Amino acid sequence: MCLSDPQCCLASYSKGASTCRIDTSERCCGETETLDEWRFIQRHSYHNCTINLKEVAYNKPAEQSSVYSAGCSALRAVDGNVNSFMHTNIEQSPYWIVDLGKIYQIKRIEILNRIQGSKTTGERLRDLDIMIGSSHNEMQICAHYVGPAQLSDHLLFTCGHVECARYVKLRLTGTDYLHVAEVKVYAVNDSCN
Ligand SMILES: [Ca+2]
Repeated sequence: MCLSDPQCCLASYSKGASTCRIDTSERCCGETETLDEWRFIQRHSYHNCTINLKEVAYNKPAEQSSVYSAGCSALRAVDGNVNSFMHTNIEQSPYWIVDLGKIYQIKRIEILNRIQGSKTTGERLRDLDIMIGSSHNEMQICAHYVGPAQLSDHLLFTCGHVECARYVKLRLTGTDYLHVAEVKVYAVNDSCN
């Protein structure tokens, strides 16, 4: 059943729904969540799993369309501190972009919204394009977030089949401030061709 899939390190089975769910994601090598009514099954080859994600955006060079004030530079979104944030001016399609330094096989992009402020502050994160690409001029949309987000929201995005990239860009499609506390980019390795 579940574990006949060679890509599967973990599977879960819901007795109530008689449904088998195969986990082929990087979670195979990470911690697993125990979900109500789902029973996890672990296969013997678990330790042979070779997927090993690493976060590759930390302290990498970043730019943004404008800077609201000196303490809100683009680097604030990759400084590992959830209390600091990047912050643009209010403008049409404000953006933030990070240079990972080389092409990575990107498996997951995580965005942590600001954790303090008003409800309105949190909800400015909406209608957001998450883009990746090999250069500033070759960015493709990886995911679109409609939102609006709430303060402290932790958003996760995957890019499907398009995943080899050096740059990750966030861009609001509307007119507003863009500000986020952290952006984390999880990659498999640098073996993209
Ligand atoms: Ca930060």
